[in-house]
Amino acid sequence: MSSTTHEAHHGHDDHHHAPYGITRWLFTTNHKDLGVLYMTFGLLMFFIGGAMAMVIRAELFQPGYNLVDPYFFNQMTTMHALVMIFGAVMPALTGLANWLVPVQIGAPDMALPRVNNWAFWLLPAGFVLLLATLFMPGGGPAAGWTMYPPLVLQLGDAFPFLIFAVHILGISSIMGSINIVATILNMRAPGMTLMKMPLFVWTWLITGFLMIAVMPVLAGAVTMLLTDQYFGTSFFDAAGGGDPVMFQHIFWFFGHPEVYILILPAFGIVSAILPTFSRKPLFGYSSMVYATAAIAFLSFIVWAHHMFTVGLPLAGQLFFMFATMLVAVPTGVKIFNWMATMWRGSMSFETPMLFAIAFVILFTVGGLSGVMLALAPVDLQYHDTYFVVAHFHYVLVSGTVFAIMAGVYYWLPKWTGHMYDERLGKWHFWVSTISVNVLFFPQHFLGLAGMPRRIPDYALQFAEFNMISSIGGFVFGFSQLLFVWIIIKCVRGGEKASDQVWDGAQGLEWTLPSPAPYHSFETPPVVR
Ligand code: HEM
Ligand SMILES: [Cu+2]
Repeated sequence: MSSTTHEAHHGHDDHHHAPYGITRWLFTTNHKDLGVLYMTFGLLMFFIGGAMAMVIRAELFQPGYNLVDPYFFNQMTTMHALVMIFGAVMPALTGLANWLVPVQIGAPDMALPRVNNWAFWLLPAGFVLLLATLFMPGGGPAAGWTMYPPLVLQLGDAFPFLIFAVHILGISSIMGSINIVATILNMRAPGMTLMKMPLFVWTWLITGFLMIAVMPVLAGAVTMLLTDQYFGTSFFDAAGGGDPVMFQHIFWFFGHPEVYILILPAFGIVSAILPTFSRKPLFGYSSMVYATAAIAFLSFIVWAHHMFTVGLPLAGQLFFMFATMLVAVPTGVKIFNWMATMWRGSMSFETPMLFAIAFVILFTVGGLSGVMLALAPVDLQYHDTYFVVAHFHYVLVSGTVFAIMAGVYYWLPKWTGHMYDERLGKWHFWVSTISVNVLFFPQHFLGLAGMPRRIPDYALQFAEFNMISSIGGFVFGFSQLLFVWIIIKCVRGGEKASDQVWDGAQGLEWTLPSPAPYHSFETPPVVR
């Protein structure tokens, strides 16, 4: 990455006082304030979605119906997923983008600040609606986050609210991503060519396009559900000439790219952290950019690997199997580049680095079980078992969530002006990493042995591994309270952070004071 010269902003941080009080947060158009709002909201939802996961793991602690009634159990699995995906991970990543993209490209703010405010405030509205469905006659959505008909059509009063909530969350994501794309394409400082942008900016540019492409597809799919239910259409109803499998095609044309929306920005975060703590530039920068683009392209042509069991024609199964396995190539490029970045670097192991290294290792575990699932003939056995649950949680929890945590530790001193408590950070890391493996690794075995997912009770032979998994889950859940405490402590005070914070850190954000001023780069820095 190129180095920079700038004089403009040092010492002017006191010129513009941030507005204060509740109106600051309600009406703000400031990218840093909105970044903070998004991330705080994501953290809150992480705990709400996490509490639902704990209900599930408590029920599964022992075989038998123990704690909640089966219908409520199904509501928990469904809502847990919706809350984690749309409430925790996407907003946390968007919050990081809000805070970092303008600063990393030397812009004063996002391109569309008022859109930014709206995009954020739609989220709480959408989630109030979504969570309210739990209290409606007939209960909340319980047909899985994939909302397959005809099962989802059996939902009670909550059904139109579920769909309205999905629309609101979708509109929010589309607005947010249009803003990020517009910012990156229009607001770069002089000299900041595309191929000089930090990788986090690149991954978000590509993610932005993915979101703009697929969120409307989801909106279309759920709108068709709505008209099937209330307006006499039969898109997905065989009795009227429709086809429920078509819903799955449309859903997964959204759903597969969606999982890349959750992982690509995580790649960007890790690509920022590994070079810093290895004190070496990122290995293979341009191949990282092309690999990201290749993964994004491939994500559009692999959707039916979720549907090997619906009775696809053989040629279809083969196409989707090979296309899916092709994704391993650019992903492999990335993993090797990360390893080459660390190779013979002078590494040090502060908390962000530990989370980033754990990301590389555990994401690879998730990737490898993904290749196994891509094999059409064996997927017939694994489909809808706990093997799948293990696979995607390795990717989403010890992958994306770990990357987000790495990013929070990495940039926290820049946000607050204080160093976080490194000793507590290490505790958080080790307890999380050990417990996340205790939680999800045994689920591979459960799946291979045939335990189905989305069930509140199971056969006796699955008892031990479920108990181990639940214990891991409770430890993981409670250890996240430590994370919150570390953040609060760091906001309140602590050792003063320098401007560069980490001695290997490169990039425009580290040229700003810590904490960064309310307005940064009013005069664009010059990038060489
Ligand atoms: C942080 C700790 C987490 C725990 C302990 C946890 C636990 C669980 C459990 C027990 C299930 C139910 C599996 C089943 O019965 O089929 C589940 C499902 C799921 N989880 Fe998580 N989860 C966690 C985090 C996440 C995150 C961060 C995401 C996404 C970003 C996520 C996405 C999902 C999805 C998509 C499902 C499938 C729901 C369905 O079958 O419709 N989880 N999780
Ligand atoms: Cu997929």
